[in-house]
Amino acid sequence: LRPLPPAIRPDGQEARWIRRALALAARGAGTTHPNPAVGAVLVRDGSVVGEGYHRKAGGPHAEIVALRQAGPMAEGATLYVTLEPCAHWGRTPPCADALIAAGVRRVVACTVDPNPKVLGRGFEKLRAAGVDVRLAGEPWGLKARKLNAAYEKYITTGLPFVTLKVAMSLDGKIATASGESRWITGERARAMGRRLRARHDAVMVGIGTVLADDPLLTVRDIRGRPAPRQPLRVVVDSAGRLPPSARLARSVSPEAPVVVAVTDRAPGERVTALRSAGLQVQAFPSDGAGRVDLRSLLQWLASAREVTGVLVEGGATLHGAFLESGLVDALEVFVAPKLLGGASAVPAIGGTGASRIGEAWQVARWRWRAIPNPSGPPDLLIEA
Ligand code: AOF
Ligand code: ZN
Repeated sequence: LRPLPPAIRPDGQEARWIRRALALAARGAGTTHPNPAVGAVLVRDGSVVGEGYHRKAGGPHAEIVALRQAGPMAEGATLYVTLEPCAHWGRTPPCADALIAAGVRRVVACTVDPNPKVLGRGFEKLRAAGVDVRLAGEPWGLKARKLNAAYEKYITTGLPFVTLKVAMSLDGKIATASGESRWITGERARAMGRRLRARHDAVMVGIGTVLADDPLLTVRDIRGRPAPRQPLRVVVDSAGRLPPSARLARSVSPEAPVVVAVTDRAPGERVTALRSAGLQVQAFPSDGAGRVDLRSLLQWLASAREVTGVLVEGGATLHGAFLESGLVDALEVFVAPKLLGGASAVPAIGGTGASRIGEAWQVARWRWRAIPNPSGPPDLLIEA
């Protein structure tokens, strides 16, 4: 690893500009995939001369937006940026070169870019050109990394960041024995669940959930504004059982695509029927139990579709398979103040589960908050 620039201890004014860069970066969260969300602020003689954020892959990087806004005022300025400026040609030219050419004198960055094509080379290039390069230090580094957890997993491992989303009763059930699940949590919690979708590149469900609930899995209006972009919808459907009459299948469009993940043993006539309904059917090796091998599916989503983050929305079987294959990175669990009971009610996580307590999936850290529900006590959101 290349040596990292020394960290500064930002004073109150500098901390404000770093916070501003982070707030700008957050505006791009959810629309930049497979790129990271990045914000940048250019400051000269104590005032902001340019700022911006990365909106979309293929579009200008945050630094370039800020440089364009600043024009000649960038000369001698300090750049506050949430990620190391890039040093390589991707879809766009290197930011480090543009910053040097504009005469930027000092760069304060929150984090190193974990992309193996960058990984300190941006800092190195800037320093070699005489720019004073610094890290912002903590807590800014952690805040910036948190914003791009999915990008970091994707760019360093070639697998998307996997979040399991569960909406369950207090006793851990996601449906009654008869299969009813509407609704366990309140309206506010469900709206938060839909916003979670908007922040992911892909949402995934198992075929059991499609057959039971006939979900659409699209992002609808968020706070009155139309959704900017639809996540890729993925159905894990080993044997190709998805009915072409399902709402998911009928709602396929170029803006709202659906991928059906089958095993290479799925019956040919089912695959053909799904393809003629406009769905993309992709075959994967099967695991020991004849189901889609989830690691292969994730690798394909990352490499073929540039998916950096997947929200897995059920059901119990798919959640169980993810947990057992060790592919879960995070949990978003909505808990309703209700008991469903019943040995045959559907549990949040199916599969075989741990046979010993020592084999439990141990949560390292969690956060919880109350989601108000006008008709009773609040739901809880537990994030781990
Ligand atoms: C930056 N500023 O705002 C972003 C960066 O294909 P390209 O040219 O868009 O490059 C994508 C790579 O650039 C991405 O993988 C990451 O390493 C970096 N993203 N870098 O200096 C930005 N979004
Ligand atoms: Zn760049």
